[in-house]
Amino acid sequence: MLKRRILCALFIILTAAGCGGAEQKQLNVFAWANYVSDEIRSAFEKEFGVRVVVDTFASNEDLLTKLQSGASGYDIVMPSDFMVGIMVKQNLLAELDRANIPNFKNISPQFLGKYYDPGNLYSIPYTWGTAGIAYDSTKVKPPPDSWSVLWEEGYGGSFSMLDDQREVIGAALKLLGYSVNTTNPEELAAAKQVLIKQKPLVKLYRSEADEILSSGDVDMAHCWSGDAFRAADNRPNLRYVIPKEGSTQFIDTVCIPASAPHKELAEKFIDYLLRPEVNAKITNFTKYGTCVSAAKDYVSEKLRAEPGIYPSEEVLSRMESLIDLKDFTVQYNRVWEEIKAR
Ligand code: N2P
Repeated sequence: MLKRRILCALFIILTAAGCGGAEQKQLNVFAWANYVSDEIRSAFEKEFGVRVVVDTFASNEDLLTKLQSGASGYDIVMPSDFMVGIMVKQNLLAELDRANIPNFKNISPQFLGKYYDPGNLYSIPYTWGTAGIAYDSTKVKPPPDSWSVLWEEGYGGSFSMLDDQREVIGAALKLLGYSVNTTNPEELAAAKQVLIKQKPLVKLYRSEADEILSSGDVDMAHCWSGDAFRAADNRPNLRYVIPKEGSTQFIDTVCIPASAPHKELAEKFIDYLLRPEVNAKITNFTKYGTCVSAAKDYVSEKLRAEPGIYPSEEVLSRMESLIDLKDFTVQYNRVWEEIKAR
């Protein structure tokens, strides 16, 4: 009897180790909200016989804090351009093994060799886009063309700002005619003052603007381009404008943390994302620009023709990429904390 019980227990332990433990791998992804669709997730799961779990973050700083706090368990992370450089310096990212990423060749050269990772040793570009203002054209009239609409008393309580320090301070700096990368203390202080003045008008700070625009919680939002177009699918009166003073432009990337438990699987996932048909599905879902040239053929006509997603050279010439502000970053952190604490 006892022997049978022991045998039985042994059987359970062995099968559990065989099926649930060592064999069944799980890929842990930490991404911006609504960046990895269920379709992509489950197609990868099926093809590779693994489980993919996606958690989300709202800002680059949140992602940085998570990785700095030690082994996060994540295999895939998605920092924006300037944050890649910061993470590389802090040894938080693993070097990619290109041998496991043959589809690297599909990336358009214009998205490679950027200042934040010149050799693309640690990152591949995922999507690109801009920050601007989404608004309901039946409620916000006349159509805004300046950041100043987000300071108009009449819209108090009806709009949101991103929950992202570089973007929010960046919008205020642009309103004042300064660079989003200023390290001039007086310019930063001026931006702080206008953001303090704006705070009573802001309904909420929220990076998932697609969700609160779709639900009708707000009529206007400081948001990223793709999110505006995702929301417009549910709310056709929504429009997206890049203010005339200029704004930020970003490339979001895919990287592997230095502490990733499943690095090879993560490289397979990256390679999968770079297949043109898969990459086009990402663009069709997120509504951000693709960085894979051949994917464009599979991207919906409507998105390809949308100037809010693929802006003209003239509009792009008014954009700035965020850069690492090195030691001056603490000044931005302080301003952000003060604004949020009010
Ligand atoms: C996607 C958010 C895009 C992130 N929902 C902008 N860096």
